[in-house]
Amino acid sequence: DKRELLAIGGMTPRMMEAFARNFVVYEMAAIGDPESFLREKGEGIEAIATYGAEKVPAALIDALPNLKMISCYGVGYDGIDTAKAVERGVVVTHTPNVLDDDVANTAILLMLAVSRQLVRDDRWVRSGNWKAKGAAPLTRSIEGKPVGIVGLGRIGETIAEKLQAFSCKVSYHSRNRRDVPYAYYSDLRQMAEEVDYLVVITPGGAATRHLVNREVMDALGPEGTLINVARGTVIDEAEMVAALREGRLGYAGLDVFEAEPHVPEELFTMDNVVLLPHVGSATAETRQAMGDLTVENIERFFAEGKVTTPVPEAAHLVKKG
Ligand code: NAP
Ligand code: 8YV
Repeated sequence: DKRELLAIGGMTPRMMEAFARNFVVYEMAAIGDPESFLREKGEGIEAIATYGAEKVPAALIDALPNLKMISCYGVGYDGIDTAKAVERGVVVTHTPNVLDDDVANTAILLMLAVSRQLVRDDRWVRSGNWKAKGAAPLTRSIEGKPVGIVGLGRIGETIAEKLQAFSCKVSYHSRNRRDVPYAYYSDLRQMAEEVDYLVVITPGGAATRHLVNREVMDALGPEGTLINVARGTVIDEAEMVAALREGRLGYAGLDVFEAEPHVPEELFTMDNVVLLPHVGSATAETRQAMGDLTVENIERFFAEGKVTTPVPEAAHLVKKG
């Protein structure tokens, strides 16, 4: 008899085929009445596969009495009530490392797109402005500029390494100082004052909520650029829109928002921002690697009692290797 798995959010066909080899798969999106579904089928479900941006709240974990593991298709797992899962002995896994390069590339893509006005200048050509008005206005270079990275973890460090190709002067802020050749700031506001670009790449969740507040954005200033490839919650979004509107903050490149897919409409009218629909890791190559790791964690858990990449809070519940 096959075990039962609940899939929440968009999975690739390759992942769904892999799940179907070993599991009866229920897709949350196809369930009309989740409450009666959980009453009828909840007892049989032993695994959840979830898209990182989806929620796995305590109430859902409580409705699945035989749940053994949650495999997150993404490195950020702020959507999962991990404390509840761990309290229940439910193992949680995620997909670190395999997406570092593409997410770092997205951060640099946004730095370049904002500074070189990629979107405005593309429109300049398409609208006929080039013929009608001549050369587009000059833009700004990122070459050699001071960049502050907020969260020098796996992805943050990859961004720092790639920025060496642009001769950028990298500094960082996190709770702990690391043995790296970049200047450390325990005070985020002070770092923001001294850099031209602030690149945000911490986890989401309560501990980082509105870490980038009005004071930090004012310190970054009218010539400063704020890049966010972390989670929308890390920046006080209403304050950011106000700071951009009032010219207290110069520019922004944003892949993530507080209430996705809702984006404050005022941003749509601003020429000093570039907006992406949470696509930091969304290349075919990286999503395949993430999907394979999501599947591998589930398969190994049930076949060997081991997983490849548990989240730190759940590492004590399972063998890793
Ligand atoms: P990681 O290796 O765990 O690094 C996280 C970094 O953030 C660490 O340097 C950590 O250092 C720092 N940090 C944590 N809490 C902090 C706090 N309260 N204040 C300041 N710094 C803090 O994680 P990662 O693999 O690089 O991924 C980072 C995040 O990127 C993910 O959790 C996810 O939310 C986001 N992400 C977004 C996309 C996208 O599509 N846009 C794709 C992938 C990941 P300390 O512990 O020393 O503070
Ligand atoms: C995914 C991400 O798009 O890994 C993450 O934390 O934000 C992205 O890689 C997201 O998790 C949905 O799976």
